[in-house]
Amino acid sequence: MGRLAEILNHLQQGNSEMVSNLTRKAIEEGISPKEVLDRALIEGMNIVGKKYGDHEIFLPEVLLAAKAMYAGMDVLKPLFLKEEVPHRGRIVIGTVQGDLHDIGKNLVGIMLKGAGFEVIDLGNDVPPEMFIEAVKREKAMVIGMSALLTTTMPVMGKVVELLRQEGLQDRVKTIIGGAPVSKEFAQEIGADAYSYDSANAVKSVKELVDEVKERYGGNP
Ligand code: B1M
Repeated sequence: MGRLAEILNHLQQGNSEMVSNLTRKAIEEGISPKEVLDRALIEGMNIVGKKYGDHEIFLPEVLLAAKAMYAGMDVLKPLFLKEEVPHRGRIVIGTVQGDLHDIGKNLVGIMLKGAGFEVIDLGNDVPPEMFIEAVKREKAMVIGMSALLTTTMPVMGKVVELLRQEGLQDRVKTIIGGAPVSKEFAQEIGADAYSYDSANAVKSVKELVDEVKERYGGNP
């Protein structure tokens, strides 16, 4: 069995120690961090999600798989952050209120940091007001929101609405993501961007930051 397939299997079984050790081995063997992330860790969680949706496995197993995913991410994280890049701008990120899913949001945070952004991570279950307070306090240029539940998606709309009420919508751009979220939904609620995955999120955030800088020259 190939190394990536081994990681994929142990992740599904929720075996954190094995995932951690095998991820380390994969890197030592010259497999790129991105490949381990995409083809073993993310792919593993996709399979777990499908099995959970099909009632083949249950919540405790999903939780263990999530822990194993984090064990692998802990090994990869420093490798994504290694590059020394100039400070590109400050971004506030969080998973919206009512939602505890934070794996995807954390991945987006790691990638943004690796690309040279300063990331203020508000964690999960973040109320709309907290996003607004944070961008004002931190003078951030972008709010990045994640939601994994259809029931919590509307919170993203509330954040966009609050930004508008505060007259900040031109100075602070919004980007949303997460499995149930779509480009259409972003347009519907008036968010500035939607990203399917963390790599695209970095690309979109760069564009949004450039837009704000062009208008206001640096932090608002
Ligand atoms: Co939950 N869960 N879960 N869960 N869980 C889902 C989301 C679900 C689809 C599973 C299913 O039914 N098939 C389902 C939602 C159904 C729906 O609303 N349509 C579900 C449910 C129902 C629940 C509970 C309600 C279960 C219960 O209690 N009965 C409960 C809710 C708790 C709550 O939040 N209040 C719950 C709990 C949990 C765990 C705690 C066990 C665990 C979370 C652990 C954690 O995050 N620390 C968990 C997990 C792991 C999942 C699945 C299996 C995997 C999610 C994940 O981490 N994927 C998930 C199934 C699925 O998504 N198919 C499921 C890996 C991650 C890398 O992908 O987060 O999509 P993702 O992020 C991607 C992109 O979406 C994007 O980039 C990332 C990297 O490429 N992205 C962004 C994400 N955020 C972005 C932000 C951006 C840009 C891109 O810009 C800012």
